[in-house]
Amino acid sequence: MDASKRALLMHKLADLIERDIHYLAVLQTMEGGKIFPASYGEIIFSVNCLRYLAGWADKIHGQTIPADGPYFTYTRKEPVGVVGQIIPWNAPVLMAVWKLAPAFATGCTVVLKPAEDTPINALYIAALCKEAGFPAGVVNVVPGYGPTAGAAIASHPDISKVAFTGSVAVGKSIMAAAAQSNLKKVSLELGGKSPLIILPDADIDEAVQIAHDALFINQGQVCCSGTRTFVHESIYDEFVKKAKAKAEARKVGDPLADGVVHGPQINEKMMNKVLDYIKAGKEQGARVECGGERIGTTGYFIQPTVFSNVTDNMKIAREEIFGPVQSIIKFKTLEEAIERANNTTYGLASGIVTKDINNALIYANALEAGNVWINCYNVFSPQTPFGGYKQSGIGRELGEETLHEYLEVKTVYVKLPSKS
Ligand code: TXE
Repeated sequence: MDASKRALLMHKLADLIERDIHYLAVLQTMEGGKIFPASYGEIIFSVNCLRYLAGWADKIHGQTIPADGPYFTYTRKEPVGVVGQIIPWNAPVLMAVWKLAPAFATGCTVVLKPAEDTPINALYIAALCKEAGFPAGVVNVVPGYGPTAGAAIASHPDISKVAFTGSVAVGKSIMAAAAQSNLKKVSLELGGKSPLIILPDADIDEAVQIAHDALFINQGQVCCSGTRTFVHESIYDEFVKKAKAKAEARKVGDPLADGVVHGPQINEKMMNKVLDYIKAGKEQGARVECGGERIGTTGYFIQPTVFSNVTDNMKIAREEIFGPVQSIIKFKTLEEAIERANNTTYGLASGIVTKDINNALIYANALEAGNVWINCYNVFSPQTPFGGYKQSGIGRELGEETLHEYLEVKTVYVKLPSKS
């Protein structure tokens, strides 16, 4: 198919998602517990991502290269072929679109496995692909469990690339399966333990709000959540007091209900995992400022929780909790904060709140992370790449960068009678 025709199909799919946005948003909220406005906003963003990547479809060029010798030499960018995509449950529509759109733009075909907790959104998007007129066989959504359907994708000899978002442990197993089967290309977007540094010159109310949103959005079930809030010692006590008040004020409940900002955790297993981390925090000497318990016995709701007196070696400061648990850590100097912020196996995201541009940029340069937010957090746009350093992943999604993950480069030499 002509690349321009693929772009038209992508725009058509974007139009259909937009047409059904209300339905999809309700579906996503009912399936995964994300509050309705967040579901809605995420689907608008998904549409924007599709349109952005549709724009790339007919702008993927090779080069002519002045190679040594009597040759006319050029490169072609070719689709890698069949792509396997394994996605998580924390943003079912967005994750599907982040993976599908670059595959479509580059001319790949897809076998996509949604997470077992949230297969319905991906199936609905598959139906919209059909309605948009995608040729049969281009989009294949195969719901199933990780160790069976997911592992089959990772080890399949006819799949040329696998793109995965999920846990580090599974990411490693996918990479191993890819290596042992056919050395398929691998891109991984894994977890994080992202630091957010609050310098003493920050507007404290603004900083508390940024740190609160950085952590509690989607009940803490976001890979780039600001899970280590480093606060300068001179403003620490005031910050903790305000952070506690903010967490206590969160309205928890039915994610479809008006005014609710905080829904349930995805499932019982994840809820128990988060509660175990809270228990570990208490046992290791962190102070519970608020929350710390399950809410009721129906659904998987956890109280928004704030820990103070958290130290770097505690489990809650080292491991990804993936829940509504803010850990507030004290620091003295920016240099020390940078060193401690980088002292993690992860490197997905990071942030700083300060009025000092020099300190902000020193921090931005020094952080071993794929994303740095200055005086903001969790900002995304279709045009900018997203992904991790260290064990937070391999490769990038969105932006022009995502295309490279789905392309092979072929170099062609044509012998000429003479150099010129
Ligand atoms: O992830 P899994 P889970 C992190 C977060 C969370 C933890 C566990 O810390 O607490 O992971 O969550 C598929 N071969 N993140 O258990 O198992 C699975 O079916 C192939 C971070 O939900 O990694 C699903 O589709 N695939 C994160 C996807 O992998 C396998 C988002 C993710 O599931 C598989 C989610 C296997 N052997 C969790 N086993 C992020 N980076 O945003 C499972 N899967």
